[in-house]
Amino acid sequence: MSKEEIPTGTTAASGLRPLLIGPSSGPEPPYPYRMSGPVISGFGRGSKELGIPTANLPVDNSLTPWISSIPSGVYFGWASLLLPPSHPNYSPASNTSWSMFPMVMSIGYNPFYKNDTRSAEVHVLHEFQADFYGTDMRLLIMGYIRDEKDYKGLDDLVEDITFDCRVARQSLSRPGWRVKELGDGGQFEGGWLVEQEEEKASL
Ligand code: ADP
Ligand code: RBF
Ligand code: MG
Repeated sequence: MSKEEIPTGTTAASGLRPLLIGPSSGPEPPYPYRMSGPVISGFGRGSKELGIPTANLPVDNSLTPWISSIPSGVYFGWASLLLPPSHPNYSPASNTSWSMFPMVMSIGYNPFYKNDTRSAEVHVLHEFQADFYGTDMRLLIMGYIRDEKDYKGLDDLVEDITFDCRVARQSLSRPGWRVKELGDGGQFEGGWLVEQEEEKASL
C-alpha cells in the first residue's frame, strides 16, 4: 500500500455515545445560542443524495460574535422556517408564520472534506417535498453533541450523522427542552423562534 492509500480517518462511534445530552431540566449556559439568516447554497456535494440535505446559513461574525469562538463541532436544537405560502410544506401554526422543527447542525471546517472556510449547515429533522433556498431560518442552538471528525469513508460519516439525529430527537423530546410555543407541554421559552419581524422592531 502506498502512503496515499493509508486511510487517516476514524470509524463511526455511534453505538458508544449517549443518546441524551444535558440535564432533563433544560439547556445550561452558554446555551441557547441564536442564529438567523437566509438559507444559502452550500458546497453542492450532494448531501441530499446521501439523505442528509443541509440548509446552509451565512457565517457572519458581526451578527453572531460568539460564532468565531464556539468550538467547531456538531450541535442540536430548534430550527424555525418562514416558508412561503407556495411551498408544499407551508403549514404554520395559527398565531405565527413560522414553522418549527428539531435540527442537528455542523459548525466548522468538515475535516472529512478539509474545507478552508468555516460553515454552518443545518439538517432539519423533517421530510420536505421541495427545497427552501432563500427562506429565512432562525436557530436556537440548545447544546453540543460531539467534535467534528475525519472519517475513513463516507459510510462512517453518514452513520455518525444518523446517530446525531437520534440524539437530537431524544434530547429535545424532554419537557425542559421542548419549546412552550409548540403547545405540547414544553417548558422552554422559545418565543424568539416564532416572533414576527414587527414585534422584534418594537421591543
Ligand atoms: P447545498 O450544498 O446547496 O447546501 P444540499 O444537498 O445540502 O445542498 O441540500 C440543501 C437544501 O436542501 C437546503 O438548502 C434546502 O433547500 C433543501 N432541504 C430539503 N430538505 C431539507 C432538510 N430536511 N434539511 C435541510 N435542508 C433541506
Ligand atoms: N463533516 C465532517 O467532516 N465531519 C463530521 O464529523 C461531520 N459531522 C456532521 C454532523 C452533522 C449533524 C451534519 C449535518 C453534518 C456533518 N458534517 C461533518 C458535514 C458533512 O460533511 C456535510 O454535511 C457533507 O456535505 C455531507 O455530505
Ligand atoms: Mg448543504
